[in-house]
Amino acid sequence: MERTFAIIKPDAVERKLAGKILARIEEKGFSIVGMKKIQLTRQQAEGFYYVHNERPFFNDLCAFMSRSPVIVLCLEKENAIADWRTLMGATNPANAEPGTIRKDFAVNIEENSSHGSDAPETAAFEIPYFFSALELV
Ligand code: 3AN
Repeated sequence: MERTFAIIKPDAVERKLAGKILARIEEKGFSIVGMKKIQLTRQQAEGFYYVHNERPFFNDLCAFMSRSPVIVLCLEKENAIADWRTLMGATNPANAEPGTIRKDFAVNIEENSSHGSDAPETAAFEIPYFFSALELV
């Protein structure tokens, strides 16, 4: 079993797409082992995305991620990290496969509805950034 970290981003929560995205997650066999709705501060968004702090889109990305609430998730299944990224689709929805979350719901490359850890080391940073061990059941 593997765990990954996921976010239903502000653009999706604002458009009331959380239920549809959660249904896809459960239909694909993920167990939701942690879930909460929070609103990130600007500083919390910057800490989460620190690996991107040299990128030209960093400021806009952190403003977007802190503008309204998100749903943060810890998901579990075999091959969870790769399978969640497959279900999300490519970062740019224009390049995402049909039937993926980003193809069906994303607004553009920045407001792309969902986040997922890209490697085990990333998941190991991202899950405890948002959840204590007691919150994962
Ligand atoms: P992914 O979320 O697919 O792993 P990353 O880690 O390259 O993609 O980028 C993190 C987030 O930064 C993306 N989910 C997206 O919101 C935003 N982003 C990535 N590339 C761009 C870009 N070229 N312009 C604007 N925002 C971007």
